[in-house]
Amino acid sequence: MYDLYVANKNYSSWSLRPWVLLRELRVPFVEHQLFFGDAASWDAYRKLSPSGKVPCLVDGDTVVWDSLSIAEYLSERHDGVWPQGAARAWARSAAAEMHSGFNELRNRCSMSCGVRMRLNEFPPALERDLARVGALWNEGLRRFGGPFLAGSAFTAVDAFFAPVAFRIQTYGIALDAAADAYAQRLLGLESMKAWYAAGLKETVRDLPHEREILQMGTVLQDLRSG
Ligand SMILES: N[C@@H](CCC(=O)N[C@@H](CS)C(=O)NCC(=O)O)C(=O)O
Repeated sequence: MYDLYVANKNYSSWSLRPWVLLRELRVPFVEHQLFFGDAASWDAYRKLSPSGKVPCLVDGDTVVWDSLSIAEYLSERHDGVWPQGAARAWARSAAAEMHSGFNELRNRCSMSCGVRMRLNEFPPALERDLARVGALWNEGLRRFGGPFLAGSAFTAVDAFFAPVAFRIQTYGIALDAAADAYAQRLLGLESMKAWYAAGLKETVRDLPHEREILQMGTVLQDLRSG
C-alpha cells in the first residue's frame, strides 16, 4: 500500500496531481495530509521528504518526491498511467510542459479551490499561457478522440492539468467551447468533486497563499468553511 503525503486541498495544486491520478486509476493508497502553517507537522514532514515539498509518495523503503517522478514511478507498476501508442509521447510532453512552464498562469492564478476571484490585471503573458492551454487541450482532444486529453481514459496528462480546471473555476476564465467543456469534465469527476468538497471543509488558512491571491485580484465569493 502506498502512502501519499499531500498538503491543504484548497491550495496544493501539486498534491492534487498524484492524488487524482491514483483515485482515477483505482490504485489504493493511504493519504496523509499536512497543513501549510502547521509548523510541527511540517517539520516532521521535512524529515521524510528530501525536498521538504509535497506531494511525496512512500512505497516501503522507497521515497518518491515531485509529482512528475511519482507519475513515472507509478507507470512502472500500473497500467494506464500513460496512454499507449502515439498518444504516449504527446501526453508525456504535455505533462512535462505543464510541469516546467505556464509560470504566469501558476503565479497569477494561484490555486484556491474554494474562492471565486476577479483578477486585477490580465497581462499578455497570461493571455499567452491560456491560449497555449486551449491549443494543447484542443489538439489532444481532436487527435486522440477524447473525452480525455490522450483518448478515452483518464491518464497522467489529465492529472497534470486538473489544477488548471480549478483555476479556471476560481478566476472565471473563459476558454473556447471544447476547452471549457473539458475543464467541466474534469471538475465533474468523482475524484475532483471529493477533493473540492474536502478543500471547502478546510478551516486552516495559509497566510502567504491568502496574501498572494489578494495581491492578484478581488474576492467575489469565499465558499470555504470557517
Ligand atoms: N515540482 C514539485 C513542486 C512541489 C511543491 O512546490 N509543493 C508545495 C505544495 S503545493 C510545497 O510543498 N511547498 C512547501 C514549501 O515550499 O515549504 C512537484 O511537482 O511535486
